[in-house]
Amino acid sequence: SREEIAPGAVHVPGWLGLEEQRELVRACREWARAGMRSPKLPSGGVMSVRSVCLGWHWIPYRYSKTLEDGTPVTPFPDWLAELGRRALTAAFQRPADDYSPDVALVNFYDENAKMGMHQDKDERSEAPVISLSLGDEATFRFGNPRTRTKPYRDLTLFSGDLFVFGGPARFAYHGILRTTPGTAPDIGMKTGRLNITLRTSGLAP
Ligand code: MD5
Ligand code: FE
Repeated sequence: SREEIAPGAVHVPGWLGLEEQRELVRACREWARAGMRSPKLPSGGVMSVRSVCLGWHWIPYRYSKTLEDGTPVTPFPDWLAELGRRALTAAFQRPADDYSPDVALVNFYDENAKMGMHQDKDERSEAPVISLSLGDEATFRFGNPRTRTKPYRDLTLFSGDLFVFGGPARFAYHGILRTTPGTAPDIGMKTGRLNITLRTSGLAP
């Protein structure tokens, strides 16, 4: 099933099968070997999620090719771009051969992590953002492109769900209010939630 939450915002519950979820958890574990870090905000705050990036390293409010210590960022694999094209096709029900994401942000939420309402504006591209959820359920707040506040809609994102943000939804405010411990299916993670977003940086390699 697919539900258009707003123009350009499509939720596909249970898009990933359990075996695909297990493979993605295994991949995230590999990527995490490079180190998961909590992004630091210029204000001095520290985000409560822990993240690892592929393709480009994201620091609030910019992308770079190296980590803070100069280490090159993990490459973005071709199979993940192909998964992105399949996701876009499922959500928008049209071919997506021209979709070529070059950034993945992997966010890990422990039971206390959340993400405040924000827009994703650090990419120099209007290409859709793809979100894949793994592990514990999350309460996701999908807002509007104008204000951090109402109108918004709260939805539960389950393990295996696909969400695509394109067109007029691409720059909508959104956030994660909470996750619910102990709600993950058996996909090889003990606790917490992983969210993988695929993005197009719009930056020259
Ligand atoms: C998450 N991640 O579950 C969320 C879901 C992030 C982030 O927000 O920036 O890492 S991805 C939700 C998203 C992405 C792009 C646009 C919109 C939502 N949107 O227009 O609502 O870790
Ligand atoms: Fe975001």
